[in-house]
Amino acid sequence: MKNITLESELKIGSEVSAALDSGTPVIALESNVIAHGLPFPQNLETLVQMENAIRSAGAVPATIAVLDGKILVGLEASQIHYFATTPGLAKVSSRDLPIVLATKESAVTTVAASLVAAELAGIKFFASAGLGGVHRAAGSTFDISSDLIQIARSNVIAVTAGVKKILDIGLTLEFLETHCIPCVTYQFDDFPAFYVRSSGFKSPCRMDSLLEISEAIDIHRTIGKGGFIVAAPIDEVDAIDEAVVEAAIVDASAQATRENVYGKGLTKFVMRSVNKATAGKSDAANAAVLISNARLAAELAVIHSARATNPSLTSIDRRIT
Ligand code: PSU
Ligand code: MN
Repeated sequence: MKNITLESELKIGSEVSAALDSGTPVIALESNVIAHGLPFPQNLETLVQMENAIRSAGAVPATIAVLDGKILVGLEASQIHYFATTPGLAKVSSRDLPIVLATKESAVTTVAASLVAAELAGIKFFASAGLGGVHRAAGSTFDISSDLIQIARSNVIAVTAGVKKILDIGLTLEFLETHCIPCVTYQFDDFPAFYVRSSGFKSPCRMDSLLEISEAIDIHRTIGKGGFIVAAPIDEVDAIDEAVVEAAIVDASAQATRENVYGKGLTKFVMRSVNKATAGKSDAANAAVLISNARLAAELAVIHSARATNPSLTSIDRRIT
């Protein structure tokens, strides 16, 4: 029997490891959205742009995946290429991780599994397009993404464009409140809905300054537990028409029910079908929010780490905003 340690299961890439040692902010990224959320080559191009946006803002990207039974934190270019081009890679969420590690498989990680890996590696910030949430029809299917449970457990800040519009956003917001997960929107009154700027639901709390968000994060770390959601809407130019996308989602969800698609495969099925119905607009929007969230997460992480060494930054910011 091999000796199982954290070091035997988790491999941190050299750039990420150096950044963590030197205190350079690191942003964790998931791989499921790359392997299953977008087609090749758009997926590869998007991940490269996300990593570039993070570097330009002064942080280091750490894309997470599972290769031959090891969790990788910080993929190299050849590994990114492998995960973006290999068909049929398993989608793993938190509960699947011990199984794919034991069976030595390669797999891509959801938000939930990536949060687990990020926390184990000591990474404080994570970015993606949208968290999983409470699915429409969850009242009868009980389909609630484990992304929500995991964000409640992991001490990681998740920067996203809210949750996918294919979900029941009202119920998702209730779930976040029930599970005591702080949730703020950045410079926007409503909770965003991924492809479109507003979900039609008010944000639990709007904050306009990254310094102030950074302070709230530290206070949460001091008096609370678990994750923290920062939601920012898609840029106006990238947003798609609400009525068009909503009609496509209703059709896709009905088709999924007819074809008995449920569980792990449902998110991908609905997203692929919405993309077809919107003639590629939803994938373009997905790519755009992935990049803008990666950038925002890096900006927040850089400010957060600057505050740690220079507490007077707070008062400067308060004068500006
Ligand atoms: N958001 C996207 N595209 C995606 C997903 C979310 O814009 O592909 C993926 C993420 O990997 C997320 C997962 O963690 O869907 C949630 O799946 P489920 O609802 O099955 O938990
Ligand atoms: Mn599910």
